[in-house]
Amino acid sequence: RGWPRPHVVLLPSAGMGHLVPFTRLATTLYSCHGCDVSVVTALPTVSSAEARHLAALFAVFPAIRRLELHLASFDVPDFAGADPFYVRYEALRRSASLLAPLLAGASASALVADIALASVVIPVAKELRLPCYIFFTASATMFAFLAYLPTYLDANAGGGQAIGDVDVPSVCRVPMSSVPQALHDPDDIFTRQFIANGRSLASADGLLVNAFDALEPEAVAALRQGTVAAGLPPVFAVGPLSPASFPAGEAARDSGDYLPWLDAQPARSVVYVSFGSRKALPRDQLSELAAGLDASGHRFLWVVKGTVVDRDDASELSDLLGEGFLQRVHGRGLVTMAWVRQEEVLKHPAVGLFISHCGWNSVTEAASSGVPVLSWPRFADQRVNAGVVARAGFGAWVERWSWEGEDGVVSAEDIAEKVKMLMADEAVRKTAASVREAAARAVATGGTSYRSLAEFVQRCSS
Ligand code: BUP
Repeated sequence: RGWPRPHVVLLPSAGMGHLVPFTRLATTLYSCHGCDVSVVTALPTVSSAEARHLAALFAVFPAIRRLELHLASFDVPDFAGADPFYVRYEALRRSASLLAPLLAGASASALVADIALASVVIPVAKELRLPCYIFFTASATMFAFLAYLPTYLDANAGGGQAIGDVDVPSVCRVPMSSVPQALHDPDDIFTRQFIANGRSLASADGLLVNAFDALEPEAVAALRQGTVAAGLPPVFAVGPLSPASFPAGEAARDSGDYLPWLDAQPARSVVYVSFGSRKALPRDQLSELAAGLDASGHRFLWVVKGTVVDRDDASELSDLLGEGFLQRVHGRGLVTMAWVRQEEVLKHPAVGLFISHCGWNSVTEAASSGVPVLSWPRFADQRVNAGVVARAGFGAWVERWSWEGEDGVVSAEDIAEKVKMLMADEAVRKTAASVREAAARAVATGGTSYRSLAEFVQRCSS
């Protein structure tokens, strides 16, 4: 081509929710936009799923380079009991100085760092005169909230008052109940990181977000136009990043049993149930959900998680759900504790509904597959994402479930009734199909997200 390929170094943080979009960005930049790509991998990973996912990436794409970052050990007594993934963000943030030699030797054109590391990584890149882009792996709506929060706090909560309803200018109201719980505590480790990162955005060279104009038009426009924060650099909405051509968390533990089972089910007859890779449901809620799925009369594929970090998984399905339940639903319901290839499941014609915690990757995968979502968000940005699904009309959110699921328990009757209603809802199904079309158009050559990513690459080349 007559000019050198840009070399983009990607720096993810921790957890599958962050790693999956980073690896999708890596493979898209490499395969579709002519970039050389390196990925910084912080070792050891928090979960086995991350370790397997990275191994699969480098096995399938040997040209994508791995830059290993061995974390400085640091004392975490002040974070005892905190979410292990947030603790890892903190470890990475405290190890930012280790990045300098790694990056200095990489001959990179640009660094793309995870939002969780923004405020500590931007100064390191500046010192090296390396353009630094920040990648927000969740929704544009949540990104707009993050960008606006420092202004909101300066105006409203300077005296240490709690965060209330937040009207994100030109985007939407994020009610107090949808603000990530941790942010209500100014001393929480996540809060400190979140606000520092929000304040640092203007000093980045650009911002990438795994979102697309058609799904969140107001939020993408408000970010681009700087309505939510003054002085933001260029914003590139590049989503939904396409699934990499290797399974997320390629798995010794993934027997693939569920695929032939799905093949044998009628079109759109199966409810797929997953609450993501990070948090288990309380035991009593698991039993109600089991009874609710059973009572709905529909077929289902249910991924059950027993622990926060998969390395700790020791329980058996029969311990969690009871042998009687597994026998009763045999043939009609498939329950697994293994990692499943969710992208493939959602694209399978047998799947008609997704009961989801609304992690943003799950939402984008449902959108790309045209599968309606029964939102059951629980923590972090999930309620904001459930709001995106509800506003776009490709699913429903029974808001009180989020509270009942936390302190009390959502009843089997409630769950069964909502599942039956959504499985029969033609309008939601049609909207989901049109969201799928819009997602496909955004990432196809010439689409809004394709052009955004091409423009980012263009900047890296000059
Ligand atoms: Br569980 C599970 N298979 O069995 P989210 C998850 N995934 O492919 P999270 C599988 O992990 P955060 C499984 O497709 C998605 O790409 C799934 O990301 C995949 O939720 C990813 O949906 C999970 O964003 O992360 O893991 O709770 O809270 O950080 O968003």
